[in-house]
Amino acid sequence: MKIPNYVIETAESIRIMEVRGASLIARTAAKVLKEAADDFRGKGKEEFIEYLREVARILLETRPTAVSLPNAIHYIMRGAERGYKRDFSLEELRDLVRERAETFIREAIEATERASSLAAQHIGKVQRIMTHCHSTAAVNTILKIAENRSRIIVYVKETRPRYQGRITMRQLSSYSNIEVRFIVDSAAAYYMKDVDVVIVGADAITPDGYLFNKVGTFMLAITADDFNVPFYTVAEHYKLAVDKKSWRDIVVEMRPIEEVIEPKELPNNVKVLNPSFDITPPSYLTGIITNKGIIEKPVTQHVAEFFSKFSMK
Ligand code: RUB
Repeated sequence: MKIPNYVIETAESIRIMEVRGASLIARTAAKVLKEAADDFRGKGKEEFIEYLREVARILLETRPTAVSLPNAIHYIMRGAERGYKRDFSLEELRDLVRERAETFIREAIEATERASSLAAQHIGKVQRIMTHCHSTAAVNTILKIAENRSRIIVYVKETRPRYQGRITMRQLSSYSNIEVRFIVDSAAAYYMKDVDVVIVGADAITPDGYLFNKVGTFMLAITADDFNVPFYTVAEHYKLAVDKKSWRDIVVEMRPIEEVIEPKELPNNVKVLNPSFDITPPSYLTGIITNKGIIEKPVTQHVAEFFSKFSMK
């Protein structure tokens, strides 16, 4: 069974974060699974399903925290496994994978767009926003809030150690009505008094209402709470960890120490801790805004009912 090189290469791009951000990772994985299905040159459906499982496994092993990645892969693979059990031909299975991957990509884009529209509508005409990292959903929401407004101000945190805040800063700076204030992470509390709302994305939202997002989100939520500033996460429904019970079932990815410091600069007895994400408890969330609706404060009271409406088919 020959796995195409681009599968390995894309998995590596995700691992080293050339491809990053939960929604893009999920769509990229779906696209690669589809291309791999198209390029399968082996014999028969038994070999095909084994090959797909292997491609899925390689993609799933890249980054462990964001659930949109497994939600994408499992959505496609559930269809393929069902078709295989029902004795579909190789060509029918290939079509099924193609169709499911295309559906996932289309729906994920539409879902992010819808979540952002809903968020902009719900948050309303705020003037000063703070955000963290680079999230498609958060940036889209900010752009929608800025639509038809002469001026809004956005505080963008640089987001050490990988500086994804620079992507957000550059993206927002191309809009003449958005004034970007680019700050180091530790300045967030100092500027919180000047902010009307905090908007971030999500890598995973668990059925007990916990938010997994870029490390620093939790500290930002605590700060916002202290200043009575509303704190929202915006996410498409593929970020819902529907097959988990609680936050305890999700692994926080630990990244290489080289992202933080040159190992040769380190004394022998120092250990570097570099979690990629952190976990914000529901009590700090003013709302979880998704394309399927809003989980309002108190999130702990509303989240279970919201999740009960979902199953990823
Ligand atoms: C990115 C990050 C983003 C979410 C949401 O982390 O935490 O806030 O993934 O992004 P990393 P989006 O840079 O480590 O991938 O809304 O684009 O899915």
